[in-house]
Amino acid sequence: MAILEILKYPDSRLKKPAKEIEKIDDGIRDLAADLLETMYCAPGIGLAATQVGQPVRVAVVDLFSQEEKRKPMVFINPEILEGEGEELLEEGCLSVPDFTCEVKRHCRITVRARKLDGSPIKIQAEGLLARALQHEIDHLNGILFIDRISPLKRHIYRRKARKAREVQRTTS
Ligand code: GNR
Ligand code: NI
Repeated sequence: MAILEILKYPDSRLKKPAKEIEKIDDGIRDLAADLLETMYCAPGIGLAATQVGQPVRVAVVDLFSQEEKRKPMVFINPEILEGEGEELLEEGCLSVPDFTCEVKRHCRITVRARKLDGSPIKIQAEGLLARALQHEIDHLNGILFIDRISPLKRHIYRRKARKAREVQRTTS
């Protein structure tokens, strides 16, 4: 197991759609374990392989970060089959540091995926789980939450991130 480096905006690898997983081998099982460890360490409630520079369709989610209450979930090739309703909720992303914004997404979704043992699952999700799954599936498609906010808010973030990089460059 290892804690992996999380790519940050504007890394171009975050924009690349990830490949479907055909065979769940040791490499995928190791990656899933590393994603969970990296997510708990960050800490975050979800993490997609895209964020650690592995362009394959696996994401992990756990809404409970407390060690005793953890409920790790691994999703291989997750797809949204159906989405219902819309709600605005504040989001953040480990790949978009120091910025949060309200994002409009479905309130309830049906997701199909495979578990790490290869068995198919279909789940109905709502609330924070629905939110996290939509966010992670977006990562697998090369989409960040800042792609789903108003152009003005995105502009504000981009300018702020550019300035932060400038400061880093001149102080390091
Ligand atoms: O830790 C995270 N919190 C979060 C809060 C609201 C909506 C989405 C998220 S996912 C984020 C971790 C992350 O960046 N996953 O890709
Ligand atoms: Ni994210």
